[in-house]
Amino acid sequence: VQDLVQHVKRKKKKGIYQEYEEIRKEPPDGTFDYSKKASNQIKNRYSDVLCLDQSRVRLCPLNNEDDETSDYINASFMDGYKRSNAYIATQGPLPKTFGDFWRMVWEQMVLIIVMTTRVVERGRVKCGQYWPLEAGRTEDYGYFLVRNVHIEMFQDFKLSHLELFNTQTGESRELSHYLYMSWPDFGVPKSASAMLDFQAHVKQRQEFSLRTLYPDWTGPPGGPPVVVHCSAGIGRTGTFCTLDICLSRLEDIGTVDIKQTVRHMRTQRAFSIQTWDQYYFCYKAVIEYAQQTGLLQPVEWSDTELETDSE
Ligand code: PTR
Ligand code: PTR
Repeated sequence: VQDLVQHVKRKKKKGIYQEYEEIRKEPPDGTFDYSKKASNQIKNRYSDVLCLDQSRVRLCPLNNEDDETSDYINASFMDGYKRSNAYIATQGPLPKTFGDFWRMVWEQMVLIIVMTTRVVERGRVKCGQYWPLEAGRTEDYGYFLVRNVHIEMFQDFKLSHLELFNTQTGESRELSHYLYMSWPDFGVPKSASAMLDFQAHVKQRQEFSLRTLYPDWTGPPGGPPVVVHCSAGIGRTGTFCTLDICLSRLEDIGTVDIKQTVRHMRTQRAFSIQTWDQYYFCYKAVIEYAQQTGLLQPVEWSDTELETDSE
């Protein structure tokens, strides 16, 4: 981490900005053929945010529909720290994809959904209301009934305990839905600590849910993927996952590599991390975390000190 601090101090904001620009200039590594199919285009929230064929999540085709189209959802598997498919990064569901979203959650045995956008921001719809908002309510979405069992309120986020009922098989499952409310519409959280607390909560919840709900789990260590989404599923989602990966590595071996983490992530979910301040935020948050946990001595850390041009 000390190296990371040196790296930031040496490069200053401008250098980090350039580092991000380099990453951003690299063309996506792969094709987007499925996202571009005429029948699938209507399932993309943004026509310019498509998912790479190689890492896309395939839905099990429905028998009453054409396979080519019924397996598509704008969602990508992403690796975590020492774990493949730790996350599914996806767009905020559209009313016409609510059923697909819940099918994916069911098929992938998802325990945790993390939502880092609000449904409406600055008067614009960023995501559909794809889960029942109030405790006690049940809504149906395609083949699934979703019931909001109860809601826990925290300062920056809201945790809804949901029950997902599969009308085809008659089985039901529990899962957790996290809504992070204080990520500003544009840019990044002001302080990293609220985000770090949130991250820790989600991580513990995944471990707890795996232990209690799937005690005989024999799948990949760490359990099923955590679904993470914002509006497009690249900016805030990429930031959240980058931090999560970097913190796990920091705890494990004491080092971090934000640049490589983002570059690798972009091979699975193209365009991950949308703005340079989201990228810079990852640096700041990792350093804040290292200080909080005593891995790093408190350092002189003023934003103004970093304003001056490097070189
Ligand atoms: N590409 C967008 C633009 O041209 O404005 C950039 C953008 C970034 C748009 C973020 C909206 C954003 O908001 P949010 O992250 O809240 O969805
Ligand atoms: N076409 C959209 C735009 O340029 O505004 C795409 C977009 C929207 C990209 C939101 C990123 C966005 O942010 P996030 O991934 O954080 O929801």
